[in-house]
Amino acid sequence: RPRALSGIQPTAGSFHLGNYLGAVRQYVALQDTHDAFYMVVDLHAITVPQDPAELRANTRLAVAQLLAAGLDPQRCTLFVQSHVPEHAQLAWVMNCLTGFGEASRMTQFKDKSAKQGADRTTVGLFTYPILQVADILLYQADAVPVGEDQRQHVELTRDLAERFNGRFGETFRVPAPHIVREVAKIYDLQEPATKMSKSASTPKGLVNLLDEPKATAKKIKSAVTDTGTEIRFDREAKPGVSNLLTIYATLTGTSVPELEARYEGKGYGALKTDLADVVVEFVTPFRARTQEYLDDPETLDSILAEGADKARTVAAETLAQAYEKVGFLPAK
Ligand code: AQP
Repeated sequence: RPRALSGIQPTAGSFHLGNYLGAVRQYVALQDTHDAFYMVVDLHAITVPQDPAELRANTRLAVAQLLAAGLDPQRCTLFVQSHVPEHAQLAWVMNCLTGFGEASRMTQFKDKSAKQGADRTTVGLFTYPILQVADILLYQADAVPVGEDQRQHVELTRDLAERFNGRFGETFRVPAPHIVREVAKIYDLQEPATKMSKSASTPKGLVNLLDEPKATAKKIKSAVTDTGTEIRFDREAKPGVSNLLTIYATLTGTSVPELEARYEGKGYGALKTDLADVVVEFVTPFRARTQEYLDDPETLDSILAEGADKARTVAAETLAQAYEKVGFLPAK
């Protein structure tokens, strides 16, 4: 079976609809076709300041949400990044193979650091794509399920894998991004030209999966739509309506043309009211399942302990090979 690897940050509060549709849904699907490794990336989380107690709680919350979304520890390896020290150990080697200019071209870093200002931007945020390279290469991943915003980081991973292999001999599998075009970028409900994101979105434009369903329904009903009345998918001319159609189609398994036909002659109001129901139907059991996992920390911890064991077995083997190739003297 091919390997898949991905990670998600332990965000305060909850995952948003963009995380779920762009990434987590694909994690769930790939369990059936791939030897899949998924982790909560707490090392990445500390690239911006974190309260220690909150970070711990958010890490559990992220694991509970992944389970609630359908990850099954019998069919995938689910773990917390900091439980596998090999990530940081390989990242150093990868740091030393990356050009400063090359790292400076990462658009996510440019965007985030511009927002934070130079004094508040950490070196960790600058090198986080390189940690991500190590995350992926340690597992010899073939496929990396992510949203469009992460494509450049997977490209960097490919470049560094090839560079390492070229310099030291065949060591790493060169991975490919697994990006589902239709849902690769879910947009802010209020600013449909902007990616839905925990840091950039307007509060009304961001759908957090664990929010009160009533509040979520209200956000959907007050989503910005476009001038005109026709319900038609057109990313350029109708970004708001197109975003709603994408969300609707993906959550219900209906095709966009079917939805266009169903809503022909009806107004935006009808689409938004129905979509609000669809989203509420999705988030209500999702919240309940997440809470069930949170209420059972022993089960959660044993899933993570088993996951870390399985992950370390693979990661340690790859790290040993890489260290040997680089020329580090083996410890006796
Ligand atoms: N709007 C989105 N549409 C599709 N996919 C998305 N992802 C994030 N936003 C969208 C994908 O979700 C996965 C996990 O993301 P992360 O934990 O790395 O968080 P992030 O990318 O930092 O998420 P945000 O909300 O976009 O955070 P900020 O505001 O900090 O940038 C990834 O695969 C990502 O592509």
